[in-house]
Amino acid sequence: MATISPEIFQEVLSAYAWGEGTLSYNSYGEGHINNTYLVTVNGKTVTRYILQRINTDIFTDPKSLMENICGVTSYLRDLISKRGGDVSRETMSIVPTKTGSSYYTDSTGGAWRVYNFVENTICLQQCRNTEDFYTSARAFGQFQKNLADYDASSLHETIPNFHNTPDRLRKFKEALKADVLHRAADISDDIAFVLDHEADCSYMTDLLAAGKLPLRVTHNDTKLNNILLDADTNDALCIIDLDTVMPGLAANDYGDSIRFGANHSAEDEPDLSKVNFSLELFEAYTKGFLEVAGNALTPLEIETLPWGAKLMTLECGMRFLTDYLEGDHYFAIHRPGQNLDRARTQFKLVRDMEACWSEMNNIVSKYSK
Ligand code: ADP
Ligand code: GN1
Ligand code: MG
Repeated sequence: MATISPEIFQEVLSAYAWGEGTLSYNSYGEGHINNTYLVTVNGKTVTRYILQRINTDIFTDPKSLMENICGVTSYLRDLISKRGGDVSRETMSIVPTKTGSSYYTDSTGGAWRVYNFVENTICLQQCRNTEDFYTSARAFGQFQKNLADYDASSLHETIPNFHNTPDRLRKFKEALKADVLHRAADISDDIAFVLDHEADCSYMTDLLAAGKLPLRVTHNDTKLNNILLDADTNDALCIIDLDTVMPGLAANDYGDSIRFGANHSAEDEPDLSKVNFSLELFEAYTKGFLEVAGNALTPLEIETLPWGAKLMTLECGMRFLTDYLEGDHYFAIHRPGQNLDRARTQFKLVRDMEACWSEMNNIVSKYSK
């Protein structure tokens, strides 16, 4: 995406009614996709907002995207309010522009939105302990349950084929064939790892196509850093990053959380000896997710949860490697080789999962009763 000039910032800031006070803004968070800023309004009190430029290279239809987000957040707000919850902290709220729109298009075509900043929260990049991960599992399970009766047909598909693993493999092969930056020669082991897993890629999509697994309204990006915890109680408070809420497989939401959180290393850790799949964290997440969402899932959905974990990890690794081959256009990088490191952590985790596959299945069946 184009860089953002100070003039564009001023234009965007003046599209919103921030209230009295001095405005400042800073880059914020560790997302890979959107440009996120924290806006502070220093008046009689200090009020903070999240300002985001939506990545329109990836989300090409911001109008539909924002329709999804407004629909889902207002549905959740009603639900939370009926349950007597705190609507200002337990779901995100879009702040409209001065003209009442859910987003603002700047003069260069950039699409921007503002959320209330949910104060006094923690956003974790890695689990501090098993309790955090268990808590996040319950929250993502609850999120899925909360949206169980949401009209899936009203949702736009913001990124087509988002978790279609065979399609991700096809795109990887295309990038490999093109090899525009001549990077393939140095990563033959990584390429071989992906190609050796070709047969696995269609396991879940075949079950879906055969009508054996249902489509549900899912989040599709259930990383630990897409959840805010209450800083005082450590309770899960608010699920964020709703850009990819779309119909999907329950096991993919479960699996994407496992991919990111069931280990004690960063997603881009270059030293693979530090990257180890943790069965203890896997068990904590499985327990929390099934306690909350288990009775809403079919026996086959539960049985295939380990496949969700393995395929989301493999798929994400393929996506990082595809982006590395294509020149790092999709996932923001902060150093050369970062997408390759990210791909390698995912492949190491897949290997680890394969080595403890029967334990993973036993844990899932232990908590499915
Ligand atoms: P991306 O799609 O790039 O991952 P996110 O929507 O996840 O963008 O936002 C990036 C980060 O900004 C989050 O990981 C979180 O730390 C922070 N964040 C986003 N929305 C809010 C919010 N409403 N209140 C507090 N922090 C937020
Ligand atoms: C991106 O937006 P963010 O950073 O939460 C990506 C996910 C990947 C993840 C890998 C829209 O998530 O699919 O799993 O990076 N989001 C999109 O960290 O592609
Ligand atoms: Mg995010």
